Parts: sequence; structure tokens; C-alpha cells
Amino acid sequence: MPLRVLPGNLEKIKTHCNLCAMQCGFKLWVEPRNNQVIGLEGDEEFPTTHGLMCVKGSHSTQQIHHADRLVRPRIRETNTDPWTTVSWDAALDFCAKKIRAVQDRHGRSAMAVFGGGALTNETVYLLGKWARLAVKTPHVDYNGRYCMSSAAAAQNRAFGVDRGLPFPVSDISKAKFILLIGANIAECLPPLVDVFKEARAAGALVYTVDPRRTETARVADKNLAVRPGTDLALGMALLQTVIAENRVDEKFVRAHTTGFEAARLAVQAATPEWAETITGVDADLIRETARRFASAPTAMLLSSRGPEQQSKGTETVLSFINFVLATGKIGCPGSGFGTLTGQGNGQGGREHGQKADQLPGYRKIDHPAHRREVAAVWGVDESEIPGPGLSASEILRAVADKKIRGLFVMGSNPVVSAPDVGRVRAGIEKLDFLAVTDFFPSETTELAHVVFPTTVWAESPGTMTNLEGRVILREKAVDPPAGLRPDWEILCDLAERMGVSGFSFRSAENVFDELRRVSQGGIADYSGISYDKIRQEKGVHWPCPSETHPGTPRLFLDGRFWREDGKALFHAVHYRPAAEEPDAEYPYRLTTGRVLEHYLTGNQTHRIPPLESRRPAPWVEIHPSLAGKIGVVTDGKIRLTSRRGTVVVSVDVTDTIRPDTIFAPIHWGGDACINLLTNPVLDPLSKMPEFKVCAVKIEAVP
Ligand SMILES: Nc1nc2c(c(=O)[nH]1)N[C@H]1C(S)=C(S)[C@@H](COP(=O)(O)OP(=O)(O)OC[C@H]3O[C@@H](n4cnc5c(=O)[nH]c(N)nc54)[C@H](O)[C@@H]3O)O[C@H]1N2
Ligand SMILES: Nc1nc2c(c(=O)[nH]1)N[C@H]1C(S)=C(S)[C@@H](COP(=O)(O)OP(=O)(O)OC[C@H]3O[C@@H](n4cnc5c(=O)[nH]c(N)nc54)[C@H](O)[C@@H]3O)O[C@H]1N2
Ligand code: SF4
Ligand SMILES: [Mo]
Repeated sequence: MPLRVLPGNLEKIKTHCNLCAMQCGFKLWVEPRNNQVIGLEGDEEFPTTHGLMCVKGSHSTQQIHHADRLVRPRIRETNTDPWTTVSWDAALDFCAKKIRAVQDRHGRSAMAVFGGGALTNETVYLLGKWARLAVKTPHVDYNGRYCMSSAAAAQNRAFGVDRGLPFPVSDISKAKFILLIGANIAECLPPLVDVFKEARAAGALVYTVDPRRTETARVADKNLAVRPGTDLALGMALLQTVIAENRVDEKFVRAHTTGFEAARLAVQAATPEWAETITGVDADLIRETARRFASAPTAMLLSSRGPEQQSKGTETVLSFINFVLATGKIGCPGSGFGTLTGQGNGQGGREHGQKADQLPGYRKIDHPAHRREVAAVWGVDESEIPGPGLSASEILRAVADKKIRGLFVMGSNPVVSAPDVGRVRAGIEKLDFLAVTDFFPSETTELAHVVFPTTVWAESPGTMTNLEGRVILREKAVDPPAGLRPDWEILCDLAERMGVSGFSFRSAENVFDELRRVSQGGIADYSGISYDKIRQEKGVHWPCPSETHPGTPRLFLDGRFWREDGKALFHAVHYRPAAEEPDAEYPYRLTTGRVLEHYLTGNQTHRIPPLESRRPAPWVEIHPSLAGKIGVVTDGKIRLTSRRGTVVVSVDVTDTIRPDTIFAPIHWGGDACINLLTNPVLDPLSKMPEFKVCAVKIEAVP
């Protein structure tokens, strides 16, 4: 819907960035006569970002008319054959036939479906429905397992609901003390930096917890330079400190929580001195952090992938939530626990049924009443909905073990982003059938048997749910290249060929209307949200259970939580080390993460010259003392080896990193892919891989 028509026939279309969970508000400049997006500006009226954006967003329109865009479907019998470009009908028939062939030979559960957090709510909803009712497999999961699953598992357990930020982004500026754990907002969610600046201008202190002094240190007062993989000890010591110093908000704990006594007993020996030996963070600094948090009038603890992407990520987040609950700093504006969601629709992507254990509206797939509610809207018998399936990493492991023989990927690039990627790639290469839907070729499309091209975000409408649970609308700005279909339509076309009803949608809005109905009464209730309401109100926070309901920007007000008894639950957690600790052979800790210019596997940013020229090649960060020991200087080459693989990269020598730690960005595939080294061990509760720590050795390459 054009905002207004400008002279020269230029229209400005209000929409949002297609990358991270900030979902910055944009106005795209469109020349309707030649169907071109020629630029963009920030949308100052969008309440979350007020016109702000980062360098990736400002160049994001270069994706739209990019020469590398996939525009015609293509197929091949084996993944070493040359490609044949075919009509849509031929590609859809081929895909439906291949899925049937895999299932006829190996059973229904030999097919798996792999989704993503970049997809719209409409698409993730249909992907889950399609997997269950058309493919009839339990195995559907998505890349958010690698992203939000530990924080989600912890929030569900402690609060009975998982909304990344249970308050609007603007509330962060009301906090007087902010503890930011394993989050590099300056590079990953840059518009948040302004909110932190506002908080500091109003007198807030900001402490970060990161093995590196990152760009984010510019808006922080102190950094707790934790050893990778040890945040759980820190969380336990923070709780131990407030208990030992009588700083617990007993009135809050009594009225609004259960389980405190068990959590208290579990941290009795977790003194700051004990935590110092594990984390490497000075005991006095741990004590000071706990005191400042507890004594500030308002305080917030925000976590991101640093502490979460660990084989004990869920318990680590639970240890932070224990600490926040004990201090009573939750349930009023300016206080609380939150996790910073990463992908554009990382939030909505984990609510509407593309997870192996889940049905739409954040319902549970093994809950009889939930199954009945969803079956009623789908018009099927409850027994037709399969039970829980394998999670993302487990699917890829089953592919490597040849238990899963066919895979349908929509919106992910697992041949770069999965842990121990050498094994993942070898498994995917041997699949009987791989279908991939993407708008650019990727390392994963290169191994496929059928590739469906799809629209980019400016070519089809759809809703996304940002990091604060605000459901927003991406408007269509231009027509796609001839014949190209949005993801949801590809699923409907396939369902039709598979002889399954319930997929005859005419528009994304049509799909959203069914999603609204099916989410009604669920935890993530979207039933009162419509496209028009989103347009009028600049986004609506879920839950929104009726058309007259204003939406819910803040959860837990006055200490009302979403568990059955209305209380938050403390958890007794116990320390254990990372799955792979350094030893004589592999003496250093490797951790991985992001830089400003590139996005995830880089498939969308390596193609954008102003981004690529700033960060053209991979590297790792090491400390001067380690560089001296192995005899290497900045831009010199090193060989980095773990028990799973080896990469050769150049180094950036910097004293901003711990001497025992090596940091590598994740944005490259092929021989330089850092996931050749990472440990695929999973958090048993969330199934999150241990991306943030494994043991490595390092040698200079002459
Ligand atoms: N530029 C850019 N922005 C992005 C993305 C991107 O790829 N590029 N991706 C988006 C997505 S999907 C996500 S999930 C978010 C991620 O956003 P973040 O979580 O902020 O990103 P990371 O760089 O993975 O990790 C954050 C920090 O954790 C630190 N760290 C490493 N190991 C540990 C540890 O053991 N403990 C602690 N406390 N810290 C540790 C790293 O040094 C790093 O500075 O970013 C989103 N935004
Ligand atoms: N070592 C290490 N590994 C990590 C991480 C880490 O910190 N360390 N972080 C993990 C995290 S948090 C994440 S989120 C994952 C992400 O891992 P991936 O999902 O593999 O990452 P992307 O590069 O976003 O891949 C998305 C693909 O889908 C395409 N795409 C984008 N939008 C759409 C769409 O709307 N429709 C379709 N059909 N395709 C689309 C893109 O072109 C791209 O090829 O990586 C994880 N891997
Ligand atoms: S990448 Fe994230 S921060 Fe940057 S413009 Fe897009 S939504 Fe905003
Ligand atoms: Mo992520």
C-alpha cells in the first residue's frame, strides 16, 4: 500500500528490513513504471527503530534486482548431473514424485523438512502444516534450534511463556543497571546502541559479559571477560552473592515464585571465589555486579547467543533467571529478563509449528487438547497429525546415518551453518533427494536435486514478529520476476500435487487468517491481529486475543507469570564444564560469532559489494601473547585444528580478546567454514549445539 505518491512517479512503500530481528522500519523508494526499487530511507514513525538502520539494511535493496537471483526452477536426477531448467509444473511434479519415491522405499519418516527463522509467519505456519499433513512426517524443524532454543526452553520452564523480550525495546532505556551477557549489540542489533545510550544518559550503568572487549564496550562501563563456556558458574555466583548478602527480595519471592529453596541449596558453595577459578572473572567484580543489580531501582539482564549456544545453554539461562527473580527485578517497566532474538522472524518462527515438538500458537504436539484444537481448524482427525519428531541437529545426524533419505530445505543453508559441518555435508551429498527453496544459489542449493526460486521480501507481503514480540507487516513493493512464487505458494502447489486438501489459499493474508484462527486460545495468540490493524498501529504485540484487544507490549506486569499457578519457577542448576575442555593436545578455546557487515552464512551479504569490500575474507582474532608464542603477526596465516577438522585463515592480533581464546566469525563456507571445527554436542533440554566453545590447537603457517 503506497504511503504517498511523490513527484516523478516515485512511490514510497513502508516495509521492514529482511535481515535481523530488529526488523528496522524502512520506506522503499519504488519506480512503479519500471518495477524497480531504487533506494530506501528509514521509517521514523516505526516505534521500535525510529528510522535507524545498520549498514546491512542500508544496502539491502541491492538484493532485490541482483543478477545472481534464482529465477527458474531446476532439477537433476543425481547431484552430480548437470542442471536442467524446467517449467514450474515440471519442477513441482518432480519434487512430489521424488518425495513419494523416498517414502515408498524407506517409509514416511525417511523424509524431513528443514525451515528457517527468515521465513514469514505465513510460511512457517504452512511449512509445519505441510510437513504434517502432506509429507506426513514427524520430522520438521528449523535453524532456530541453532539460535533461540536454549533461551526459549528456559523461559518456558521458568515463566510458562517464551517471548524474547517480554517488554518493548524502549523499556531498556528505563533500566538503571543493565547486565548484557554474550551479546554484541553494536554489530548484531546496532539500533539498540541508541537505546543503551539513552539509558546511560539517564544515569544507567551497563556491564557486559564477553570473552572479548567488542564494539559494544563503547556503550558499557565494565566487561566481565568470561572464559567461553563458563557462564553458568557466573549465574550461580550472582545468586549466591545476593543470598549471602541478604539482598534477596523476599516479599517478591514469596508472592510470585516457587522453588527458591532448591535453587538456594544448589548455589550454597557457588561463591564468587569459586566462580573466579572457573570463569576467570575477578571475584570482587562478580560481587560488585550482583550488588549493583540488586540495589538499582530498576535492572535488566539481557542474554544473547554467548551463554546460550552451549551444551548447558538452557541451565545457564535458568541461572540468570534465578538471579533476576531473587532480586525481584521483574514485572515493572525498566526491569526484567530478556533474550535478544537474532533472525528476522526468529520469534514468529518458533511459535507457529515448524518445530518438531510444536503446533501453531505455541501449542505442544504431544498435548491431547492442543492436538484436538489444531485438528479441528485443519479439518482432519487428530490421529492424522504425527507426534514429536527430530530436532534440527538430530535430523542432520540422521541424514549422515542414512536414516533420513530425503530433505526439503526452505530458508536455511545448513551446509555452512551446522556444527561439525564436514559430516553434515558428507551426509547431505548422499541423500536420495534434496529440495531447496532460496532466492540465491547457496552451498546447499549446490547439492540439491530440485531448486525452487522464490520471491525476496520486497516482492510479496507477509508478517514477521520482531525481537519484542511485535507482529509487523512487510508490504509488497514490486512485482517479482515473471512466474516467481512466494514460499507459501510453493508449499500449496506441492500439496495439491501430493493430493492433499487444506492448502487452497489465494493470498498471504488468506494464510494469515487461518493462522489467526488456529492460534486462538494458544500461548502466542494472534487471533485479534489483522493486516489492517498492523498498518494502523505500526505493529501489534502478541498475545492479542480479540479484534478490540490492543495487544500486549508488557508481560508479567505486577508479577503475574504464565505458569499454571501464576508464579515463576526457580530451578536448581549445577555446574558442569563445556563438553570439550582444553587439554595438552588442544590447549585453546575456540568461540564463534558475528561481525557487522555480514549476515549468518553470508549468502545475502557477500553479494553486496559495499559490504563484501569491507570484509572480503575470513580471519580469526587472537591475543598478542598467543601470537607471540606461535610466531605470527596480523595478516599472517595460521592453521586451526579441532578434533573434527582444520581451517587455514589469517589472523587479527588484538588485545581485546582473552589470551586463552580464539574468536572466529561464522560468515564463510567452503574450506574456511569455521563449523568444520565446532562441536556438535547438544544441550539435552534445548538441542542447541555447543557453537560457543570447543578445544583447538593453533600453528603458524609459513
Ligand atoms: N551483523 C550481523 N548481525 C546479526 C547476525 C549476523 O550474522 N550478522 N545474525 C543475527 C542472528 S541470527 C543472531 S542469533 C544474533 C546474534 O547476536 P549475538 O549473540 O550478539 O552475536 P554473536 O557474535 O554470536 O555472540 C555475541 C558475543 O558472545 C561472545 N561470546 C562468545 N563465547 C561466549 C561465552 O562463552 N560466553 C559469553 N558470555 N559470551 C561469549 C562473543 O565474543 C560475541 O561478542 O545476531 C543477529 N544479527
Ligand atoms: N559456529 C557457529 N555456527 C552458527 C552460529 C554461531 O554463532 N556459530 N549461529 C547459528 C545461528 S544463531 C543461526 S540463526 C544459524 C543460521 O543459519 P542459516 O539458516 O543456514 O543461515 P542463513 O545464511 O540465514 O541461511 C538462510 C538461507 O535462506 C535464504 N533465505 C533468506 N530469506 C529467505 C526466504 O524468505 N525464503 C527462502 N526460501 N530463503 C530465504 C538465504 O539466501 C540463505 O541462503 O546459524 C547458526 N550457526
Ligand atoms: S540488519 Fe537488522 S539492524 Fe540492520 S537494518 Fe536490518 S533489521 Fe536493522
Ligand atoms: Mo540466530
